[in-house]
Amino acid sequence: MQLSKDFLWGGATADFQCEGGYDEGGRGLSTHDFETDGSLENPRGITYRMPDGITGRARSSFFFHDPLPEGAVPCFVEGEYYPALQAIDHYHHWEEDLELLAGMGMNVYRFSICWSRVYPTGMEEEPNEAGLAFYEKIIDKCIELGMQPLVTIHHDELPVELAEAVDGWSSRDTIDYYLRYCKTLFERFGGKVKYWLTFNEINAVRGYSSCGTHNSDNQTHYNAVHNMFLASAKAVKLGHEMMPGSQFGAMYAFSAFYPATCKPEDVFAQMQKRRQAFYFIDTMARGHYPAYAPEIWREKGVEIKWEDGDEETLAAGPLDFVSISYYRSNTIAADSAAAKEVMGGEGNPYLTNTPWGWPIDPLGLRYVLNELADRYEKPVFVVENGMGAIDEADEDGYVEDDYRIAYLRDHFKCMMQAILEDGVDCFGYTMWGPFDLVSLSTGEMAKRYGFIYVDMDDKGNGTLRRTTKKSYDWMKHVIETRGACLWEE
Ligand code: BGP
Repeated sequence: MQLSKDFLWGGATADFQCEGGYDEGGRGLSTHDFETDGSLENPRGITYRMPDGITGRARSSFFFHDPLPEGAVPCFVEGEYYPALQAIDHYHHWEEDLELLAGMGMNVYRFSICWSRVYPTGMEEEPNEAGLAFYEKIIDKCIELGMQPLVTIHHDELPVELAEAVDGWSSRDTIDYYLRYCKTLFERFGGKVKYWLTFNEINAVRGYSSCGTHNSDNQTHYNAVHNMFLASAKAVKLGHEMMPGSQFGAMYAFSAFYPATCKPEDVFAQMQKRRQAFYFIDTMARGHYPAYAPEIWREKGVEIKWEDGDEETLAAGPLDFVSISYYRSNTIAADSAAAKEVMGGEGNPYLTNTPWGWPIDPLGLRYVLNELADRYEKPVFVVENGMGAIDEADEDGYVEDDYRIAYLRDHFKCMMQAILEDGVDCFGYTMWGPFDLVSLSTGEMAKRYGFIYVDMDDKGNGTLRRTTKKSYDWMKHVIETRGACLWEE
């Protein structure tokens, strides 16, 4: 069992989780900048100020999206720690970080461009040259090191001034600003970047940090997503026109979903739950909403604000490939109380969980790859997968992360079986967080994914020294042998 020479092996990151340098190079503020650090007990929040000067915090972790109160403006509150401002200082360590990735033999690197580095308020007529120059250095270095750059245009954030001016993606104006930003990127990087992702985890974004909307109710949310669908389709069309040969995907959080039992009601509930994720991929990959969409709108009390030409816009920019993050599986029962219980991660007696309660399910990856390949008949790219764990580094910064090796080994084998036995056209894999970075859902550093250890704690203390873990050499061997070594272990 061995993957082809063309298979793309790499790592994936997002700007606000690693860059820092929030006030350097003319960067404007971004919606994630106002998120505090958190923990499992105290999910991270977005801080805000009311007109009377009173400050507050709205929960904004991955699973909770509290709306900002009426009249609230995001702000920094004294005494809080904001991980995105410094993150792991990739802004100054980018060269060393890229060299370490290439040292494993990686041939692709996925990263996101921070919109407010390129357009500080999101609404300028002209881009910020220092921001473009920063990403040009990264792209050029990737190419020099033999790594294809894979660019996420919108990784769950937008410039704060744009969010405040028009309420983010709830406004159609944001489509035009996004397209101006895309056009700038295509003009500048078109000859160098082939693979683009228009949006990250579009089926999971909601609320202020990721959509720039003060509200997170269904009506606001589904219309914001409609605007993002239109923006993505327009970007794909523009990208194809400006960069012949370019390939576009968008990314979905795509866990496997199982019925809790073989009771027909549970199986039916699983199908309905599944459609809540397919809703996004169906629309973007096929270029039109699926037949069941009106039932979702009805059930959620949503009225989509259609305008003339929207259908044609969606049809003109379907995706070239489907890309996913895969971390876990979930089980679902018809009875909603039971469903909640099993969604917590305790629900599947056949699986064990990560320290953050995410069920570990390698076969689920093979299952979803088959599901996607069958449904869309388009190439698939696994652009995030990995295990958040607590690493204990010795004084040399070395970590014996056998648990991570086991997690990745099992997932790689299932991915290889999907490709080599099931015939799935999966052309790449980028492991999430190849160097440790700030967690999206909790804001912690303690939740580490990397092959490379970064000496920093939850409050930003540490030397920022980068050291390789045991999994680094292991991964290098996997890439060298194109996965063949996995079957000898
Ligand atoms: C995905 C995001 C990433 C990343 C990852 C891991 O949802 O696209 O940005 O952070 O999940 O999640 P976490 O950091 O919460 O462990």
